Amino acid sequence: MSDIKEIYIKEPFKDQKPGTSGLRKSTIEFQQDNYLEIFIESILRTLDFNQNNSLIIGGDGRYGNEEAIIKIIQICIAHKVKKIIIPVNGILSTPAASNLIRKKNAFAGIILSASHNPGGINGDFGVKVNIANGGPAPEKFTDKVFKCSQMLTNYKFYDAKIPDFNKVGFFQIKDTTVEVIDGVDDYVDLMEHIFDLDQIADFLKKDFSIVFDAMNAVTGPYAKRIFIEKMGLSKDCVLNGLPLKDFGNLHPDPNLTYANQLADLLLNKQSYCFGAACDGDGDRNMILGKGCFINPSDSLAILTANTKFVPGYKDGISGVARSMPTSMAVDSVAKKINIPCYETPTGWKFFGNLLDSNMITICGEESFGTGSDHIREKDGLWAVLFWLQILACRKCSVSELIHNHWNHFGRNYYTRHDYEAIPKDVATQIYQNLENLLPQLKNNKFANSLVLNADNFTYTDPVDNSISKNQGLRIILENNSRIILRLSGTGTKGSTLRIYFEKYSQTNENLNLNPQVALCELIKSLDDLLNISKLTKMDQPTVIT
Ligand code: G16
Repeated sequence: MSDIKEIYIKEPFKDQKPGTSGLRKSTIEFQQDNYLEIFIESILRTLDFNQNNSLIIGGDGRYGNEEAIIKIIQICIAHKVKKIIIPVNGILSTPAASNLIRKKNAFAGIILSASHNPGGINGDFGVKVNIANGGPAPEKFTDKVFKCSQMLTNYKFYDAKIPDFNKVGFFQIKDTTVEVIDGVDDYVDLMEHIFDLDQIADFLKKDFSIVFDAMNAVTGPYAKRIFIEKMGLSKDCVLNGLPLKDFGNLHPDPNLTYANQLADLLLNKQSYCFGAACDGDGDRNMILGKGCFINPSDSLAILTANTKFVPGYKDGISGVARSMPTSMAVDSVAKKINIPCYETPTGWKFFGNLLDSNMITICGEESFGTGSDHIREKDGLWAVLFWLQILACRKCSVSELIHNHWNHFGRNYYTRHDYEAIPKDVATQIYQNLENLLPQLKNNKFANSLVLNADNFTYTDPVDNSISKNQGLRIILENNSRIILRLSGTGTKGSTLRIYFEKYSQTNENLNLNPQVALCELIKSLDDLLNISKLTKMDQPTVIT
């Protein structure tokens, strides 16, 4: 009897539509019989792997990670995938996966993660597909996967045990070779090529204390290798460094609300000179200084303005890109150093074409993501090392660096208000109310300024001319202020409404206000217009960044 089995199901799953970053659902939904299998079968039917290249599989170690890897290997064997590369114990950060796809010339990667969403049986699970350039699959690919999943009623798999993958080695099953590698080595090697780790280590050892919070998620082993083994820092510089299936009940989203242990150490107790955290799969980062929080949009601007201090970028950068809701702080830097600056929709996949055609070197998003052409994903630890390299070269504090930056370029006051997991109909109503009001707002006064433009953002990719519509509602004011409203594409419960407020202040203005104060007029005017607090029945947003 054949050990390749075919399983039939009565009806396809109707909800397997990938969002901003792959298919993300509750763990319970993923555990329905055949749910993961049908989605993986759809991916394999869509991918073109009639070549000798490998497939990379790994995940952030959350509940269900190993079981999912075993199932994916079984399906791959049935599809005669020639070679699969997996990390020991299946633990691989998203940036490390992107690097491996590129380095090993793989035809794709399957990354198991729900990113910054909580894990565990009551948390979330996710599947992301990255293509041969190492980046998230573009919409035209995920649309095909979705279409396929809507019709699929069967899948095939290898119905026998898969050997353990808890140590480096190889195993061969039928036509498929599975290579188990150290998931940290190649990534650390890449970081050593970009940064001068010795210079950073010397600086840190001279009384510049740091703490890194891995939030019990995937970056623990990477951070320990870099900071403790390579740089020789003390063991306690890495907090929550062991990847746990439920992230020790932490919500691994590196912001001031969920990384509150770190925020307390830096902002209240002021126990360290520098603090940073990464999310579940290691692509997001938060940067803190003593008594000082760095807004991710400012972080992108700082990195862009200081590339000359990093060996990997010493020859200059070709351009920069930010997602539309990200503040325009980086635009001012690009203008001053005379490089192009592109505005893309939310989602890292939109940077792919720009990076592949060398139109940009650095890119970033307000959602705590920054990265460069070294891979095709945002990269949390890369951003941390970039900051440390700048500080090591400029020999200053985080607070001095950001204040000097504002004094030179002006400050884009910025805040994001998240209303998480609110009823879908409430979120849709607020969104539609604003959408309907946009034509009336244009060319009229709002928050004491003239509205220059009010629209729903449409993006035309400058490389392949593909058009992406409905990428967020925006109100653009004459006084260099903006309000953006969009619905999150990564939440799994109800709907999450994100509202972004921005106002530019020139170097001769007061640059030391609390952003909530600097932006209060915009915040209040929008609430008056849309009745957000009344409709959501919330006095304040769930998360304020
Ligand atoms: C994903 C994408 C990011 C994007 C974010 C937006 O992040 O990779 O490029 O900025 O979603 O999230 P939302 O739609 O909730 O605002 P991640 O870290 O979840 O992969």
